[in-house]
Amino acid sequence: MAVSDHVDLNQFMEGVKKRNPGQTEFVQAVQEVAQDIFEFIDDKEEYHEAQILRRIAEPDRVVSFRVCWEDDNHNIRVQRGWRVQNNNAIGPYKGGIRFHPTVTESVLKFLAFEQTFKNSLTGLPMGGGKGGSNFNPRGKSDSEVMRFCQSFMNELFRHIGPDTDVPAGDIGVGAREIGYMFGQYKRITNRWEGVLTGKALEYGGSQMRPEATGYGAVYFLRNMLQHNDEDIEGKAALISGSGNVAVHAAEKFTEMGGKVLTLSDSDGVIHDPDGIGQEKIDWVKELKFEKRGRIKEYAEEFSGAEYHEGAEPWDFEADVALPCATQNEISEDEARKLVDNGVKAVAEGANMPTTIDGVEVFRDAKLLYGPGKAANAGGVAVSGLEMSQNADRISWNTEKLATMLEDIMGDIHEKTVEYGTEGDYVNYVKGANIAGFKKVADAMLAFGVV
Ligand code: NDP
Ligand code: 2IT
Repeated sequence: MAVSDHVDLNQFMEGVKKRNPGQTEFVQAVQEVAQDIFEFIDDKEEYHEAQILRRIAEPDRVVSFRVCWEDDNHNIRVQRGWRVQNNNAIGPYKGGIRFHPTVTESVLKFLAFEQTFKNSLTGLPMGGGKGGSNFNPRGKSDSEVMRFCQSFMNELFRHIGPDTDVPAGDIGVGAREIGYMFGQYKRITNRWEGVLTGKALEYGGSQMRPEATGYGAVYFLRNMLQHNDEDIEGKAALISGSGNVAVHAAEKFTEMGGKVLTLSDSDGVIHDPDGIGQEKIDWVKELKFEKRGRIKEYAEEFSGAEYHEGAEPWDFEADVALPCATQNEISEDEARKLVDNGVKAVAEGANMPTTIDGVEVFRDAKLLYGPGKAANAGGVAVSGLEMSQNADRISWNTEKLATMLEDIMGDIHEKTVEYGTEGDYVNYVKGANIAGFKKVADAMLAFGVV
């Protein structure tokens, strides 16, 4: 059917830019999705008429609030907190909380928008949301982090609930912060309920949740390789970051017979030509999660490894790359470096780690490229399973959850292949965008104009 009376992609993006001034990350995330969706809905009048994409790209609501707390020197500190509830067509809002000085409304809106498509891809009933604060946990004492988390929850509790919005962790928010926030929610509301995921096992957490994002990204990578008659065995990987996602990606990649060459943080990268095997990964886990140290200490501990201050992993030769740190860590130049250095597959543990120009480089080079909304969906998928366990007041064992995670990542891979195959190339970006969009869009059509 002719759609000439509808806005085209350029007009649509002009509108998005105009309505979201200065929100570059959000505009970037919408742009990445819009080009594929416009192609998909070209002959589907009902999606145009109902303005579905425009509605998904307008968050249901953005709550912003003041967070006051007292540091150890009795100074009063003021931070800004947000919860972006993007879309709850297919389930309660669901998505992590990020504490990092780079957090802005634009960053959280991009993450909540991406989360809507990602959560749809998991096949579980979860809408998309994201929250956070510009609070910097680096260098803060446990008591300071606790006071901040409590103050943050003093406002957030009004906006969340097990059937409304279920936050979890993200950058700067791990088991410690979830514990403090859950404790405060329970104290304020006098309710024990599955309002947060990523909880510790003692109070309703799920087996496999800490591992799920990193393991899931490696399953997705393996699935892409196998679709091309290749495997992880014997391959070398560049991994960025050294947090939750990075270390668990390293662990699963190693277990599958690969060799991890790098890990990083925002100060620099370590390169270990001997490979970062399981014992070294265990050492990094303790360094990062207990001692809260920096990755440069790795090179002081393990001879043979080198630390490069201010550098990133993309300068080294390898077969595959798993960006697991943050958004826009791979620019066009860095994408080119990866291709020149022999990388054949990229699976994104982080959210939107590659710029739009970088994605173009991967596509042109016909790389196997698994975008974050598909490749890192394992984390939120196991969060969804944590919600199910909490609702039923049961706990499943590790084996069951490991199988469910692997199966979900397999299903996501299949869906992305179904919608992304272009001749002999699988455009996983397109596959993920369309498959993620379709379920949310069809639910929204069913609701009419709301
Ligand atoms: P962590 O806080 O555990 O680790 C983050 C890592 O990334 C740290 O090594 C950190 O280094 C590095 N990093 C953060 N910001 C920057 C920056 N601006 N520049 C360079 N390095 C940076 O977070 P996660 O491992 O949980 O999250 C990593 C990525 O994975 C994020 O993009 C997140 O959105 C995504 N993700 C996380 C999921 C989860 O379940 N946790 C699920 C799906 C996606 P430093 O200490 O120097 O800041
Ligand atoms: O980006 C993500 O998918 C997450 N940070 C995890 C969200 C969740 O609700 O588990």
